[in-house]
Amino acid sequence: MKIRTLYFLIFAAACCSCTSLYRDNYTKPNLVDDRPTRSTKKLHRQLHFMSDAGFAIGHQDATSYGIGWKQTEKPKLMRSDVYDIAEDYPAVYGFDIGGIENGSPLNLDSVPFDMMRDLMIQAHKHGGIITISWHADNPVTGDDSWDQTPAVADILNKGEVSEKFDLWLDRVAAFLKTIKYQGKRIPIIFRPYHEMNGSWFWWGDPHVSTEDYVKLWKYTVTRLRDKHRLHNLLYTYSPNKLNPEDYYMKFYPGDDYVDILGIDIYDFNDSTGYVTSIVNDLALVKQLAANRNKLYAFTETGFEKIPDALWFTNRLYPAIKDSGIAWVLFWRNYRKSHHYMPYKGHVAEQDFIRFRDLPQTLFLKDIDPKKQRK
Ligand code: BMA
Repeated sequence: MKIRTLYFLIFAAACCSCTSLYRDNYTKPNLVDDRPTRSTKKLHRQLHFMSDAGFAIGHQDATSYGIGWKQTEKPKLMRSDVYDIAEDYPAVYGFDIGGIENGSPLNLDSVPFDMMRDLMIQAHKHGGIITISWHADNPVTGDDSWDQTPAVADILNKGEVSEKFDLWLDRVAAFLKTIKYQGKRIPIIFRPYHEMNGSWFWWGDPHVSTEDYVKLWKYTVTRLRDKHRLHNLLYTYSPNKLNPEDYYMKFYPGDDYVDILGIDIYDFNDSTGYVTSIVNDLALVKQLAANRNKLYAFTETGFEKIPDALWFTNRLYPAIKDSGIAWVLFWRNYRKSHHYMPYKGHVAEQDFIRFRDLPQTLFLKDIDPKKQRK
């Protein structure tokens, strides 16, 4: 029996609760929400057992568009560049709700929110896991997330901006409330205000003080969880790659406000440095997560255009193998000059098939105990 099969028997057993033997491996977490929905608890447990077996493969906007195609209406079948190559779908589906705060019908990358909701429901129905980031506009200037005009202090202290931001959070909540399957809210991994140790977003260093970042995070959680009674969210804290002067916990909102520790690291055509960062940063995140009984994940990555034909199996896999991450999310396939997954005919196509067949990569079928291939 393959070790993978063994793990999934353990996973299935734990899910069925038919034996207590393996459940010992799962210590009940203290979630941010002390009244999580049943499916949210289940998702947390699933992520835990997945991270024992390997890591789920995720893709941002996987089913919204790809190279040379764009989803326009509620589709019957999911389409995905990953599927076109691997004959299996990603296990994790990243979406971004930037734009929802303005009441816009489209997100910042032109995905209609109505369609996004359908795609989330469809992915969930097929066993996929949903994660949401939020590239929110700057509430002071109305410009995009990359407008670095300081805004957090104003959100917290300045009447007019505070009121506006409350409305924005209410719009986020209103949208999240509609993401339901069979009458129940779908569990969602929510990852706001990411890469805050970088300087490119208005919520990032040095445009925000540590104290204000933490206040903004707590305020957001409190509004979504307590005012809007959203009990289907797992909150993920996600700094960017740690430069020597960075401290992972600098902006950490606290164990009571974070469910999953994440990190975003990209390969900017420096695969050696990239691998070193992954190995070092993930080891640190692993330690910090273990001390707190928290899960951890590689919340964004990729090598734009993937010019290295063996990148997946040669660079990435050895670096994340046995790391204990629950998932790895590759960024979006927008166009030929900006994509992070291969597509049919791409130079990394064959390598991606080999990547799929490696023991620890979990695609959609692999996380379904009924269909599991490996
Ligand atoms: C960035 C780029 C942008 C995009 C943003 C939010 O990394 O892909 O083009 O608007 O993410 O998805």
